[in-house]
Amino acid sequence: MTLDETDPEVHELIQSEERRQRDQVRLIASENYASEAVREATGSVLTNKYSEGYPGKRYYRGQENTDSVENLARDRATELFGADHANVQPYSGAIANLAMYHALIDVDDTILGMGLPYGGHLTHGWGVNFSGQLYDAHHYAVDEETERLDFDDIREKAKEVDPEIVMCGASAYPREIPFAKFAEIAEEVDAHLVADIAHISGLVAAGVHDDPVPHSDVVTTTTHKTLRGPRGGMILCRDELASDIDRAVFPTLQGGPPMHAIAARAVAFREADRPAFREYAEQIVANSRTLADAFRSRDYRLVAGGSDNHLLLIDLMASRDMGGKKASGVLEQAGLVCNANAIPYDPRSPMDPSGIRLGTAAVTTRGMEEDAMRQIAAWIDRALDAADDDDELDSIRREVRELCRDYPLWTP
Ligand code: DSN
Repeated sequence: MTLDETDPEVHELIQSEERRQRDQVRLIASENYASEAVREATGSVLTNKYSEGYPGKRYYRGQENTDSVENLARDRATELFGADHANVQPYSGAIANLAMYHALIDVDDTILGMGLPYGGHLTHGWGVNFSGQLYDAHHYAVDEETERLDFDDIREKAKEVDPEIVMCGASAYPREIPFAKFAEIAEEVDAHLVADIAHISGLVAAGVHDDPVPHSDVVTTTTHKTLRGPRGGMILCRDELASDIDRAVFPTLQGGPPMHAIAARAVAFREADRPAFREYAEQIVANSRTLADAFRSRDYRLVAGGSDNHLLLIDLMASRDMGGKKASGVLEQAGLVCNANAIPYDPRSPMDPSGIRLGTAAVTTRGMEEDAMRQIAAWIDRALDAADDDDELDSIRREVRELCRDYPLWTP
């Protein structure tokens, strides 16, 4: 029986979510539209199989298909990223990072990562997260003037705290990350370099962003952001760390691997290995730059002055005297979905920060290009000007829906 027959309530919610994803402009930098092939694999019978262990070393019988699926995913991942070894089992990016820490260091060892308020991630040592509670976590910021990574400051901090891990990578940093510079610093303080490329892994896979793999001991990522696969995490590492990483994922942290999601990762890695994906990644960046130009020309202040990747951060307090919470609510009413985001050195609370974060990965998947970006910037500006005018916001929402009709959801 189909879902609409067995559970009309859940079926209707999924249909409603599909309409929402179709009719709105999705600007959340960590979201994308996975292909039908990826979703077919995600919903396959592989969800029924227990496969604790790794290919050729499982605890249960009946693994002739799952072993092949996981080997395909691992081989495609290592080829796509030029890595020695891939663990494709992590349930999420946070679990991938937890496994990475467990494999490389002991509890109470020192880590140095980008502070959450400056664009870093919870799992890079923030106090409310396991990474800030289990380890002696220290942070670097961005330069207060340029809002860019300041390698003199990072080097100084690294020498001061003498970390076992230098963590680089970000969730809200709009500029390219020069991984070789981090590698120099990690080497100077005899630390592991770990790059968390969750946001930019699609750009890295396509070769349009600096490649962390040659410089890092371990690279962690999610698979569902710019990489456009199913939800989940992955760890790439040097050969000599492979068995420690694998042991940390299973049996230390996880049980049975999500074989349906691993199959979907294999599908996504193949999709990302095609010339069309490189064009897609180039267009993500072109769209982000066009969006940045359109906002600059309307006198919005952009954190770090613009964008080199898939995202931009707008300082809305400086630009329109409006907090990010209100702005993201107004924009949602107009069919433009994004998130409120702290800006570096934000004087406001994380629940109502000074900025919003916009990303171009999902809209680019729909086929939107520069003209659509200029239109989106114009709508955002109009909506913020009309923050308390429900009629105007409804009118923008209708225009947004019209534009979305021209860009059907992606079919491979
Ligand atoms: N929640 C993701 C993001 O939006 O950046 C990171 O975990």
